Amino acid sequence: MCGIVGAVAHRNVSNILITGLKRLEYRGYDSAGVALLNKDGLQRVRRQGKVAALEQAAREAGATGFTGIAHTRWATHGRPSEENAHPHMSGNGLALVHNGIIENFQELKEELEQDGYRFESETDTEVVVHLVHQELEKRGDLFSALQHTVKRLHGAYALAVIHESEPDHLVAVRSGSPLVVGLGIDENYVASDHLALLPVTNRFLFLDEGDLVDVRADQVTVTDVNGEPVSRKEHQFDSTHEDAEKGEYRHYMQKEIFEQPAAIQRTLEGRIDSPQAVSEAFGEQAAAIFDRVKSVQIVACGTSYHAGMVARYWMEALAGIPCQVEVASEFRYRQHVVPEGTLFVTISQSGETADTLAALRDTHTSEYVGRLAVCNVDGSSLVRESELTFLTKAGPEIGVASTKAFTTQLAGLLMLVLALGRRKGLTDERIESVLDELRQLPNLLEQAASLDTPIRELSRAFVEKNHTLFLGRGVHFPVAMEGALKLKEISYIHAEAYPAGELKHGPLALVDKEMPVVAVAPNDELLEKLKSNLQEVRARGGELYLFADKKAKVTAGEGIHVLTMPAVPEIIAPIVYTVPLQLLSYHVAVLRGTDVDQPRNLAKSVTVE
Ligand code: HGA
Repeated sequence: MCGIVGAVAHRNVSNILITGLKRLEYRGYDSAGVALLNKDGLQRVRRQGKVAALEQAAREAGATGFTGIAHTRWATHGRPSEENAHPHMSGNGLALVHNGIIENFQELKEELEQDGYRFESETDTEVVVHLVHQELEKRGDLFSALQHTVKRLHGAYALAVIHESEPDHLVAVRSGSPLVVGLGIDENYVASDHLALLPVTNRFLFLDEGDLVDVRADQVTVTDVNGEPVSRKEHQFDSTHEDAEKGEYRHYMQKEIFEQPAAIQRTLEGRIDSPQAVSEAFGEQAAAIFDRVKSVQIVACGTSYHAGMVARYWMEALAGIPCQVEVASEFRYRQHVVPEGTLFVTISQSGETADTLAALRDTHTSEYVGRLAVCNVDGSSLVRESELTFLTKAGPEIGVASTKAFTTQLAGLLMLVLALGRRKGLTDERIESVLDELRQLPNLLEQAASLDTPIRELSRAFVEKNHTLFLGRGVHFPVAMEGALKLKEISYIHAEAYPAGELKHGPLALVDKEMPVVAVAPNDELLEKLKSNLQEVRARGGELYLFADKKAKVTAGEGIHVLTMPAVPEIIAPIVYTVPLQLLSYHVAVLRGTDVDQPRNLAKSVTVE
């Protein structure tokens, strides 16, 4: 979602800000803006549309300054337009950017209007800048003005503010929306995602909820809500910013699909040397907490939820541990019973997914034996607020549709199953055989990705279709769900996934020659049953697209198209079979000419509820 970048330096920061915004573009946005402080005061430039348009406008306006804030907006209150784009201003000298939602903006707006403030936008954000202005008049300094303003806000926000009378610093705050501080040499920065700042620094402070920060070129001061100074641990990232470049690929999503063998390799490296060593990847307290686990509750959203669904099949089949999985937006609002000895597991690429984070925060009133975050971003809120962490090492994922984050999550979750299973009688011999399968994963993912050309051919059949069914059985049902989600996200084709056995209980009514049916048919114990379900589809004239290995003995024929997969060991098959489904969606989307990396209406890292 939307992005914030801010900088204070002894040089012109406009390039740092615009480059930072470009690096956040992948999250999806509708307008962009920048405000800079220079000797003539405050200069603001905003544009509806792309950052490139803002960049050109800022260049033409000669916008420069040693202190500045910038924003990409994904509208929540008020349509996408230049007037609604951030930064918002109060008077001529105060500018503010905001990520999140101010829930009580209506009442604040009425009060401010009575006090004589005139509103120029339809946003909830504009109330905040006028409140800061009001407080500034009372208190005389920007930091305490912001500190007192936030006391009046309900909702979620990350805010950054500058004022012409205090041109050597910016002040910022986070509550419910992410914000990091970047530490440079004689200059410092803020951003809603550290990725924005990787060209200028790899040192970061992750702010806690409620933290305020005063950022100057040579000093950064963090305080809690009450203005008491607090210290936040510095994180250093070794990934270089090249990681976030597209390189030779046409789209980030394509690059990220092909990066999966390397991402899995990194995620597993040094962590699966022996059955005893597996639990070490989950943190120092893992062994003690895992000893007490009798059941598992997984909570996640979107693709991460599908990873959790796959994990449930593994958890019950391999480890014999009861496992529940639920989408976070449902879980957090429903009364639920926590069985004794339950481990609470969250899964999120960014570690900032609002619903998942809220569900985690609610657990503090319950008797969980521990909280584990499976996450791709070290230092993120989910990681900091959980006792245990499994860090996937997928590297920055830029495409909105998640790919390598999903497969690395699956690898981590399978390790969790082994670590817990070992305590429930899963033998070291059996664990060693699964570890062997995991060691083959990079190679098998490579083989799956090498099917790119035949899958591209196959994708032509989907381009003119409006609907698609995805079928799977057992652990491959969530893989089918993930395949359907990918297709709808980036190609905008309506896609549904069903456990194949459910077909005759309803969806079969939809099947005709206009409805392609994709089935994940690895050679497992449910194959014969799946084959009968597929006959049901053929009998109604449905075109079948099967992903199966040679041993499955499904033959292509009229209306049956088979994509032959490499032979894959049974446990890790869901990870490998994900790849051709990602490629299928990718190629269908390219042929349909959609915006693959930033599909309409969607945003990466869903930090609002
Ligand atoms: N609610 C504000 C900010 C939304 C957001 O986080 N955008 O980037 C608005 O609608 O402008």
